[in-house]
Amino acid sequence: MGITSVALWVVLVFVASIQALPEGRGPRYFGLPFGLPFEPAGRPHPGFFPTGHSSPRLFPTSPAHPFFPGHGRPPPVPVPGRGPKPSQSPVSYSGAPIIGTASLPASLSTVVFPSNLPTAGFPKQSSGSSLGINALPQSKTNGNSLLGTFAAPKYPQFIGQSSGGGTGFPPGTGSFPWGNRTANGTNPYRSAPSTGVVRSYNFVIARGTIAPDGVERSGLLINGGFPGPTIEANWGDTIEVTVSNRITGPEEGTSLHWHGMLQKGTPFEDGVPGITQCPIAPGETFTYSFNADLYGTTWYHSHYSAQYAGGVFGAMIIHGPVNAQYDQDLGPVLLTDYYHKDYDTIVEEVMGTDLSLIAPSSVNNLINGKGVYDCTLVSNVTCTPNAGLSKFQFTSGQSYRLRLINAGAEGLQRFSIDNHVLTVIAYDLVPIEPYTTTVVTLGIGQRADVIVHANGSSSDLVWMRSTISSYCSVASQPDGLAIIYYQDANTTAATTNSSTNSTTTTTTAEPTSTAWPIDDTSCGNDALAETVPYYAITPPSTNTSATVQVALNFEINSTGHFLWTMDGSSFRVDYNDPVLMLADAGNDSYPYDPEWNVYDFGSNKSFIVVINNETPVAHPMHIHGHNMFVLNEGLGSWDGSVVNPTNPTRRDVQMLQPYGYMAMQIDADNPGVWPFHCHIAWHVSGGLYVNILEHPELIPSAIEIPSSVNDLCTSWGSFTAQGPIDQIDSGLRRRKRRQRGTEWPRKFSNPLRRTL
Ligand SMILES: [Cu+2]
Repeated sequence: MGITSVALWVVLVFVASIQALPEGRGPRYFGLPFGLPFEPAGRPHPGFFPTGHSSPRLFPTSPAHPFFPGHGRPPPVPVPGRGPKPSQSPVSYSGAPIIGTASLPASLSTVVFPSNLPTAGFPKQSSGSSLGINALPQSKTNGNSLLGTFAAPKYPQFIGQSSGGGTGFPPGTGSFPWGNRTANGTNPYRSAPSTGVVRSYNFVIARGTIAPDGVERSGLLINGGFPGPTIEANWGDTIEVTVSNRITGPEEGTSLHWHGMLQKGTPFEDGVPGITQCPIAPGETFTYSFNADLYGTTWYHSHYSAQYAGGVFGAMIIHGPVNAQYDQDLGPVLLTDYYHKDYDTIVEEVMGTDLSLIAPSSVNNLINGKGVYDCTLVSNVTCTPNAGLSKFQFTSGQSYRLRLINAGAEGLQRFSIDNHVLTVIAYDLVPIEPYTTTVVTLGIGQRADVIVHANGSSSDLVWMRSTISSYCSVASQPDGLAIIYYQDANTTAATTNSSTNSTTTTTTAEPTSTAWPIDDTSCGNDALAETVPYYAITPPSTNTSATVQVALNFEINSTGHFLWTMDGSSFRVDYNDPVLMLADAGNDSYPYDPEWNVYDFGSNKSFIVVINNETPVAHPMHIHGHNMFVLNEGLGSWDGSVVNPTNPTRRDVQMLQPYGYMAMQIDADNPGVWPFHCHIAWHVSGGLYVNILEHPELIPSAIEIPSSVNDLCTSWGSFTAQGPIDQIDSGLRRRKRRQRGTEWPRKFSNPLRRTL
């Protein structure tokens, strides 16, 4: 690699963030994703939102933003519709640190926690055009990805299923790869199968040109596609993914996290840089290998900075027992808020001292990586109207499984299909007692498996919609659309290229169906009482000493940076010194860096973490290495009661409501270091993150870190040592496995927070 690119990297990633923050409590955005979910009202968007723009809306206009009634916020200013934002000058702060909303001056409150008003109407095109048209070929919009096209694969109930039996319940049983395990008869955490089958994938991550919504840009692509390839396996298989980091111009590290996988015995495959591994350095290759230990719908994504918001993500389907019948599995439906700016540009703004930039607004909402954009809103870029929406096909009378995944950066999604009721059969990787709804709510990182019955007539065209919550998120164009064609619907017109058919004035390629009403007055998930795991588990008993309360708050520090804090401490990571590797060497005290936010739960068999959200912002909280029991959640504080105490909701992401709480319990069956963090990309690098250290006494003997993982730190160390960051890297150490207990004394730096 060239010196120039290294220098650029250093300037971008290390020097700017660290040297600007002399007090040592500043943001360090080479950590994990970070940001704020509320856009400053009136933040200028040069070239994006010219004043006076409006366009017909396919979606009902949301009521005026209620701005968290009942939470001590000022009363809302009625807003009759969605209009352009007024311009706003940069806002900075200097003075004594500000901690929490109570001490936040009103002049700053509206900047850092502004109301959210979408500014761009859905880009319905002018007459003679249609949203059913794909004006760009798939190769131009999404590269090698087939998602969103009629050529996208359908899925069997499991790999290797014999043909002829349809793709739903096979007529016979007893021949499943997972044996006779069932969704309601098998504890997946205790009795996962092992098939001995290895599913191998090769991923090459590199930059490439895409135009997912018609706006041409450089994206981070896996194997030349956006979104990345879908990983498919059977429950009990081993998944092996060889990842080659070929990101250049500039170079970046990377790492992939397999969201929701338990990684029992393999915490070093969890893909979190600075925690479970060093980043994969530019030019390097690393092979992940882990068990498909749960089944259902999940996704993988880069855990390096906010890199996944640049395109490094994809779906994962792990076939297993089913808890409801359906005819066909249509595979992943990825819901992603979308930004035209590069993720690192956004992170720089989020981490800067101009407080008017710390809550970036998404500019579009994509379904399976596709959308359309009103090209009159942009200039100096190549933009094609009607680039193409995702398309699905239904046959009347059939039932379909859709695997909904919120793989976005910030937006809370409300998914629906006009005129069709959805049956939710699983959340995250947990089958639930099926229940019906018209709108599925998914925070960042969450998934829902739904079944939809095609009860329309044979020529119907229907809108599939996903709408970013105006109440809980920041989106200037929140409306995502895709089209469902019934079997006799005219799909030919939909593929007409308008640019070569300019005389066409009418088309039938666009649905006229009406949206279900959306209740957008809460940032929570559907009620816990409604989301009952199909396989019942009663949480183990705990004692009060194994309960930890964590206050989630923010501060504007003395250098004027906005940071999220967990119990007063904003997380910072050291890519060169993964916490798990230290723990594996017998060092679980970390006395020299309390900002790693390590919570040592010792040898407790189970423990409870209560997060108290002292901010007016919702946070999707994600646990690694586990499904958490969600004992309760809501507004205010926890009264100790548990919803469905003999079988509480389990999942790996739960929405934490504004000024609310969530109480979650972990069955400590997985020695390792497990991140517990907000999944909003713009929040994590700013510190909304803790590490849960589980059974540290067992890690050195139970966890054998492969040499290939150690090698990552050697190559990352070489990469980072090539530039000026050498001077800050006093902690750069060789990655040889340390002898237990020989290098660091075992002591606790912050007994109040870190020990029980
Ligand atoms: Cu958050």
